[in-house]
Amino acid sequence: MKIESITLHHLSMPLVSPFETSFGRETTRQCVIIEIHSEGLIGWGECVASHDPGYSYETVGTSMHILRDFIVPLILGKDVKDAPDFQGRVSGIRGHHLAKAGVEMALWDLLGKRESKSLHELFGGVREKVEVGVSIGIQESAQGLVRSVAEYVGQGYARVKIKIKPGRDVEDASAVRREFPQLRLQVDANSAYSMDDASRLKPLDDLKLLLIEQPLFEDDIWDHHKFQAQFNTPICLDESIVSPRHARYAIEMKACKIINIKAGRLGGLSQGVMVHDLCLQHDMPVWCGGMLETGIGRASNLALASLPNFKLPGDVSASDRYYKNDITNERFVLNPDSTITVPTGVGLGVTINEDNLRAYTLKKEKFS
Ligand code: OSB
Ligand code: MG
Repeated sequence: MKIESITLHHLSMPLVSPFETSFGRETTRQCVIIEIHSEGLIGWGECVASHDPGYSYETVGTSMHILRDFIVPLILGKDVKDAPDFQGRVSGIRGHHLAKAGVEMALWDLLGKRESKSLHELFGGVREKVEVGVSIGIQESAQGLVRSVAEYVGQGYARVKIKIKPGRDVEDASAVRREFPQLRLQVDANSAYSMDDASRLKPLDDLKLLLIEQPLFEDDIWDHHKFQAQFNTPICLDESIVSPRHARYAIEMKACKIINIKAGRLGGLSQGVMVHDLCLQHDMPVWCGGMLETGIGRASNLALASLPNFKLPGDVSASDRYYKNDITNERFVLNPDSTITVPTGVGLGVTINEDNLRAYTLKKEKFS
């Protein structure tokens, strides 16, 4: 596919409600939308870097820089065959997976449109709809959290994840469990703890949680092994797994029992499929994480989550949980059985709402 032009759209979108994690609070979500023109077709991708380097060292600022100054020159005017070809071209760029993944997504959209296939078909997905849950940020109080959980359960979400941080962990999770004894519940610490906190967190083990996500530092897979050894609840790694190699380290070290797959963090959808396949071989279930995506990234998450080893509900909620107006014309809705239907249209299966895209764009850079 001859890459004729690339446009970077730096977006800022208001969230329907603030999202607070152990690393900060967002009321608007920023990202970079990537538009690639090739042979009469347009491919769209989403780079999930946000404004602050809280979840990842990458930000909208670093990804604009890496995209503009390094990735774009490597592919503009070139004939890029597919995802492996793209990964080969950018292999000299260390890290910056969120930036690379945004471009790879646009290439998959183009590939699907060219072959008249959905991403779900290209990946070999095995289900038409995927089980989903909702990720709830830290609220002003445990009571406020219980109210928020009740609201989402009322909307039909059968699995809830709550964010925890020091001072807002055992008590918050216990309050939710007390009110919802049967709810499929899990917690996410976003690296807020160290091994010194393990004994204090031990009461989490009595709350019948599906998993404890990323309690410790991102670059410390070995301490997660020690943490997992002290807990019956499965540990799930998110931030630590930045490549298929890291997934292998975690499996070999018994650092976790479950892996959260995010194509952005791994450097591309192709890498997400690789981690999926590796985990399948090792009987380790995976689930699809989320980064508060627009309809573009959400469509790609649904296609990925249709693969067979996605055994737990994903953080892929309905569009209205995030945005009043989205940049895709399609909005994703929650089915009564706590699933979302996988798009079947060609490529990502979504179309762009140009008015909304323009309204949310802070800055646009075109290369041709
Ligand atoms: O750790 O899973 C995370 C959002 C932004 C950054 C990191 C995380 C999250 C979420 C939200 O938990 C998941 C979603 O998109 O609903
Ligand atoms: Mg997480």
